[in-house]
Amino acid sequence: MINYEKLFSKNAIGLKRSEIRELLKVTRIPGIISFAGGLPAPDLFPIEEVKDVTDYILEKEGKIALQYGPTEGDTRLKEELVRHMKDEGIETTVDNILIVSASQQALDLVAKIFLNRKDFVFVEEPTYVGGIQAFNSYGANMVAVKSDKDGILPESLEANIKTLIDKGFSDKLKLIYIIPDFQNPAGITTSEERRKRILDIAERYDLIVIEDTPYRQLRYSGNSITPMITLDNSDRVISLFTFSKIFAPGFRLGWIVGPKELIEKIIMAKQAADLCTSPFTQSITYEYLKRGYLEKQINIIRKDYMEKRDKMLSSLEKFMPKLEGLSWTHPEGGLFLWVNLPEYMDSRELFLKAIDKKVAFVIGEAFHPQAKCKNSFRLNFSYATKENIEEGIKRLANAIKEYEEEIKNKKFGDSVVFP
Ligand code: PMP
Ligand code: G9A
Repeated sequence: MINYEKLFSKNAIGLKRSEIRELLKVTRIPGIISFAGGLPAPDLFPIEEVKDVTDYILEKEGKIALQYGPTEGDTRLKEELVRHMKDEGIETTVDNILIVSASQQALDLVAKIFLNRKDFVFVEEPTYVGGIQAFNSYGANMVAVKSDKDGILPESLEANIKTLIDKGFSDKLKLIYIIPDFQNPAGITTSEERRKRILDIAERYDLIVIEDTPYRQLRYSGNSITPMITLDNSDRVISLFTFSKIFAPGFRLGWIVGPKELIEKIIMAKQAADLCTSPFTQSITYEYLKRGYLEKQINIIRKDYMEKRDKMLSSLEKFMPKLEGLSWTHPEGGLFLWVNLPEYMDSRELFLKAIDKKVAFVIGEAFHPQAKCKNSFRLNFSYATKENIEEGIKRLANAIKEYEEEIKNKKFGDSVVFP
């Protein structure tokens, strides 16, 4: 028998399976209502338009679309994106954009070009599980920085940086990873003031900021906030975008906007990874954008997800027990909200009870590099139907009530500490 472990690289030994990807299996149990994976509503996929555009592309340029393509990406698609970015308040050029196989690849490539083993990445608390996975796969040290409803606390970020510098790690401090708009998992948005202060810290301590913003175009209320890449004036922000949530994740298509020199380095890393992103899906997406379908699609999604967000918030209000310490966020956009449980509860235990009642969510630990956030969990509101959102929250509220009862009985039964 070969001992593979002995042969694995240090990076491979550190690899862990994603909690979310594992949970997606649970959500296939018949009858389950899933608030787990961050999946778009499948009923809204623009299947007819994609059929139409695909036929057209195959007819018109099949011999190019099915061939290998440049690593940089399809220039026509990038020109469309330059226009699209302008609407988001980002002035950029084709040379500042790299097409990638969706933002998970972007995270991997960015990690690859910046991180040596044990380098430090500052992340929000909580943060995106796939970001943790990407940084972890290069052996990074992640520091979860305290965050509130306006994003990470700049004073806490700076205090962490200073501590590490005092300990002699100044040349190992590399990245600040922020999901500024309707964050995954907590649904919060980083305020403009915080964005500026984070950029100021990045500049003073010479760090790169990764602005990962897959949900930016999905705002349902409140006012748009200037992207960090626009606020930056020292060429240190790389912004990650994706078609996954505004079009279709099955296309595995996204783009990076950043300083030319960094884009050039990421291109080299991408050549080793996959040569190029599928020219076929790029051609289809280019034509889809050119025909103005994307704007239409975003409007359809926005309306549906806004209604679903409202349904989830009103159902939480209606069905959740009134417990001290039980609260949830009120996102202005995106796909998720975050529930805090009383401190004596553990969302992993609640998860098992919820699954019994046929409702699923993702436990808070998945979103913390050191698996903290035990008394919290994430709810997705884009995937389930509106009827199922109400029913699912009812089931979840019942699971919490039963869990609370059980803890109370334990307290009085065998003197378990209870606040
Ligand atoms: N970043 C964040 C913050 C995400 O929420 C996601 C998807 N859930 C991704 C990156 C990866 O998405 P994709 O690879 O489909 O673009
Ligand atoms: O891993 C996936 O399938 C994408 C979902 C991401 C998330 O749930 O945050």
